[in-house]
Amino acid sequence: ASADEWRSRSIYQLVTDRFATTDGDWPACDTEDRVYCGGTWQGIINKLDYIQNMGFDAIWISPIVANLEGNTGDGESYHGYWTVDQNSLNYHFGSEGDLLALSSALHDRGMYLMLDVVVNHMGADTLPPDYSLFSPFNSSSDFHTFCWITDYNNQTNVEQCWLGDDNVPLADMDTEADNVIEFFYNWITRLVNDYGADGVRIDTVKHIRKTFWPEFATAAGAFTVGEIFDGSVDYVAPYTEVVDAVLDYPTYYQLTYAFQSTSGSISNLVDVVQSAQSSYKNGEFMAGSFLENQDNPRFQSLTTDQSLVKNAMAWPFIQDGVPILYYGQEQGYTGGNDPYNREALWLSGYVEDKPLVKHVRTLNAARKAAINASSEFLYTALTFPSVESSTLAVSKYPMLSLLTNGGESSTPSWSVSDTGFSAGTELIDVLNCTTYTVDSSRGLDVTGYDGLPIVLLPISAFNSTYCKDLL
Ligand code: ABC
Ligand code: CA
Repeated sequence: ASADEWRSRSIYQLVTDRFATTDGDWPACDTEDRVYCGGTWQGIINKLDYIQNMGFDAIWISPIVANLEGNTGDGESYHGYWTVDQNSLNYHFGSEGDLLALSSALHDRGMYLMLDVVVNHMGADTLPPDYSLFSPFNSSSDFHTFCWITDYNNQTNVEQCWLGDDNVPLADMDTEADNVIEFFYNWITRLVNDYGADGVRIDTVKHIRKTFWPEFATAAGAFTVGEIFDGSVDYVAPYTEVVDAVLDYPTYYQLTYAFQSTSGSISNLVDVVQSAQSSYKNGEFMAGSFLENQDNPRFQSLTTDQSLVKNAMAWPFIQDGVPILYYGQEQGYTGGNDPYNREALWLSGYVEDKPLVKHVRTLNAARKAAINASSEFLYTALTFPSVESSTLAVSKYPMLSLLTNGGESSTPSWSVSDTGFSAGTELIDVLNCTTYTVDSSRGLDVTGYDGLPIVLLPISAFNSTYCKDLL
């Protein structure tokens, strides 16, 4: 599917090994052990209702190709990022038939499949690597000469030296060599076609020269979203010229800082969003917006104030880009840094009658309702009609969201002088079904409670019966 076809989508990111098992059993899984726990592609098929019931219409799964076997000083390759054979699948996750079945099961439901792909490196468990274990690149000449990445301010060092550590050196592909370049351009075409992928999440994009990517993205023939793990808009923005979209790391950091405590800075969040809107190629429309992922501590390891959590979780669904929710956030998982943020989802029992599961379901429904109600929603950049030290109004017609980092014990209030709605419009807060009326000068004053966020839509787009059904 094209970038434009992804614009209206909502993505559920899962770690295949940790999401669901083939037989539906719930094996023990201690994240600290860093070993395979038993999740599979068939397991995902079994649990598509769970994902779809929350309103997601796309999933992003772990890398699918064959990985380093055995237990290293950094554990097993259960996450899928330590490729050894580009042309075989990771049998821990199932057979080729299972992956194809997952792809069709998604498409039967009108859902998209996003594959995670790694070009930058292959995974070894000795230094120097035993290159004969790699396929098809089995010679040191296919890789950059060994050096560790030591200086993130030196782009040549970032691109041509190696990630990883002594336990698992990540042998850095020589992405300047013709045979390597040609292989990967053909490989991505084949991978997308073979498995009916609708999009690809590209790993370690900042570790390969920018000029490698445009032809790779074209060869993929589907939506490409790149991982550029960096908090600076100036650093990330140029990559929006070489792939369709980026994971919005700059906003991720300011979103986290703004809501992880009651003293976080709302204005820094506003600043980063406005700067991304003006420097990313498509503004923020295509950027993948997230609050958690497999590389960073879960939000609830930073704060368990449920009002701060609900405000921060609302962000990806009310902003310009494509929302991405990392599995387990809806179950209130609290794991810290890798490996603790990769808990097995079955340990939650997949309970759907839980506050954050409902929160996600409502936020997805609100976003869809806004898309259906107005063709403007997906193409008009958000604005901030009110910014105060602990409150924020986000306008994206026909959605008006009121956020606060006041926390559970606060009574927030917002005064929006121009809502963008005409006088007398009846609005509904989709999160608790309270209604409000826009005043005669198109403004709105709202007093909330318990530090909770408010997400308003015209009642014509989200009626109160529907609202109550979702609660
Ligand atoms: C394993 C162990 C860990 C252990 C680590 C050394 O080895 O599990 O416990 O600490 C995979 C696995 C990991 C594994 C690694 C390495 O491989 O999932 O469990 O860690 O073996 C992608 C994927 C990620 C994946 C890989 C490797 C790449 O999302 O899951 O990891 O294929 C860098 C890369 C980024 C990469 C990330 C893990 O490392 O750029 O692509 N993610 C700075 C740098 C970033 C750097 C980041 C983290 O640190 O600039 O480039 O990411 O190391 C902000 C700044 C940022 C800064 C952050 C920390 O602060 O603006 O620039 O990021 O303010
Ligand atoms: Ca590299």
